[in-house]
This record gives sequence, structure tokens and C-alpha cells, in this order.
Amino acid sequence: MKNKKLAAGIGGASAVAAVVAITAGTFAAFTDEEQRGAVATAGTMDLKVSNVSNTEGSSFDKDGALEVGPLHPGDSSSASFTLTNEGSVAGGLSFRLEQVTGNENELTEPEREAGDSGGKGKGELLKNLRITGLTIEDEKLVEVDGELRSAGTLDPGQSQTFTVTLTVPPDVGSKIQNDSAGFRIMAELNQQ
Ligand SMILES: [Ca+2]
Ligand SMILES: [Ca+2]
Repeated sequence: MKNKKLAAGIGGASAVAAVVAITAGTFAAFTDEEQRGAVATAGTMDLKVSNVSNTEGSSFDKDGALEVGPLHPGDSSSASFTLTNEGSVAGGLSFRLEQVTGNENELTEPEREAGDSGGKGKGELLKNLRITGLTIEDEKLVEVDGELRSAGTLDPGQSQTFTVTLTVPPDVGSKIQNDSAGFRIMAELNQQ
């Protein structure tokens, strides 16, 4: 009886989960430490990332950060990837954007003419960049930083492809010209 109670307590406090950062092919999707818990209860949780691709204006670096820019006003760039539940039980999928950063980079002449003074700011792209996808519908990137977004259920063996699109509003002007922004997409599968 005692053991049963203990097991239930552990299950409630830390559900079994698999967490991965989306990264590009050659670097392979690295799996978070949290997957250690994968055998804690009946069934396993395993989340695989594949088919990672980007359109012009964005790329995944080796640390799993999606780097965006340079982009023109009105431009957009997309990244796609496929997630597969390779575990033995269904899981609730959710996404979280982490380590959202921006860079001014080297100030160009048009940026200067548009009134950009450079300095140690984070650049104007980060402030203006909008994101759609992963259950986010055209919101400012900085406003969804760190939020956990639920994306439904993934059954064992099931694959689903996701696309995230970053858009620069057409009216931002030249201040964003040489700026870049980046963030990590974390995908999490939790036993339900
Ligand atoms: Ca600036
Ligand atoms: Ca700038």
C-alpha cells in the first residue's frame, strides 16, 4: 500500500515527458535531459524531430536557435519540421519559445538615415517581428516569449508537421535592415 501511494505521488508531481529543441539535420535533434523520466511509469515518451527546413531569411544554428534576418519590411520567412511520437503512449504536445534575443549588428547607412543610432540595443527587428504558427496567430514575438502553448495530442507512431512564419510589418522602415533575431523552439510531449 505504501509503495502504491508513493508511486501515485511521483506521478502527480512529475509526469513523464520528452522535451526536444528543434534543430537542423546534421546537428540532429538533441533530446533534453528530462527524457530520463521516460521509463518511470507504464509506457515510454519519445519525441523525434525530422524534416527541418527553412525558407530564405532564417536558419537553425547548431545550438538549436532559429536565427531570423536580415529581412526587408514586408518580408516573411518560414521554418518547418515534423514531430513524431516514437513512444508507446499518447502524449499532450506543447510548444514554448525560449531565449528570445535580438541583435543590432553593424549599423548600415540606411539605418542611420532612418534615425537608428545603434549602440547596445537589441535592434529594431526583435521589437517588430511577428510570429504565426505553433498555435500562435500573428502575435509579436516578444509577447509570446516563454509561453507554453498547447498543441493537441500526438498518438504513438503519429507524425505531424508544423510551420512557423516570422513576418516583418511593411511599415517598419529601414531601421531593421541589418538586424537579426533568434529564439529556440522547444517541443514537449507529456503523458496524459
Ligand atoms: Ca537601434
Ligand atoms: Ca537596426
